[in-house]
Amino acid sequence: MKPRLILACLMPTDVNIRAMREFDAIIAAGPDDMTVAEVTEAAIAHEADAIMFTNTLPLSAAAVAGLPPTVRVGATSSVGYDHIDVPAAKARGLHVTNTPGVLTECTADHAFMMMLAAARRGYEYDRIMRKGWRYRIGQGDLLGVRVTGKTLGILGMGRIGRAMAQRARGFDMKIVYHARTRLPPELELGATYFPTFEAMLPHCDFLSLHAPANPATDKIVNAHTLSLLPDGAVLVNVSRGGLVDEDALVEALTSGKLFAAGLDVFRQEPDFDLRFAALDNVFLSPHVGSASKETRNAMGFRALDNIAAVLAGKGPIDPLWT
Ligand code: 8YV
Repeated sequence: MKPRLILACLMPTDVNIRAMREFDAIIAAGPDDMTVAEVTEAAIAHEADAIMFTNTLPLSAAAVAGLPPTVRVGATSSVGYDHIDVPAAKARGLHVTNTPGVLTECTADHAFMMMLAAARRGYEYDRIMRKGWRYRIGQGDLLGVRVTGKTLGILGMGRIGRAMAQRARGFDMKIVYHARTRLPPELELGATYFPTFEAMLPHCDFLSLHAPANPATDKIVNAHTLSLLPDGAVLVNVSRGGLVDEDALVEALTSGKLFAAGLDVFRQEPDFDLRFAALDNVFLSPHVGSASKETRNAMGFRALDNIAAVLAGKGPIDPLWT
């Protein structure tokens, strides 16, 4: 008999096909990912062994408590796991896994695109063209800021932060970073470490956020820290909206303190703060940092690998805790 799975999020077809081949699976039918109530109900009715989901499912303590005892593993198809109450899952004896590694490159690609597009006014240029561009643009009009050779500050120097640095080195950028701990030289690769976020900020022409959302990073970008950036800096966020005080960010973008921002993530998703949509100097995307065909398949397959490993008694490949 195949193990029983609830696949609670809308995944690429190849992932669904594999889930159906290897599991007795109930798969989200859309139009949205399943809610906690739907997952709980399906897991009870199906006597599920495993659930697979992404960051659209808040696996709170109550949600963990509502799962039937048959469920032994919960696999999130994401690297971030701020949507999961880890102590509650741990106490319940649930194995929880994520998908680190497989989305590093595409997420860094996306961050780099956001940085270039924000600095070089990607949104405004695209809009001019779609409106039919039939007028002169003077040599002094619609100027962006140069990226090549500038200083990029990175908050969080894990896999994705380091992949961002690798791309930036190709643009002759100087890399400065802040993380909880300093990297060894073979990973630092010449980047300059700052033991505090505040001390790094005055050096950052560009600031890119690659840290997880947790109490220590909540609103780490706020009126005070934004004020420490050089005038005309550019902010990029493909990590989590929780890192940013959005009122302070709107103010910095409106006042000209920041030249621009590239934002993929928001405190509320999908109902993000529409003040950002009204600003020409923001390049926006709907939380799609990992959204390439290859990467979304790899994430889904990795989540299924984790579930299969746990159910086969081998232990998780990517446990959230050991
Ligand atoms: C999303 C991400 O999970 O991996 C993460 O932590 O934020 C992304 O990969 C994915 O886009 C689904 O929303």
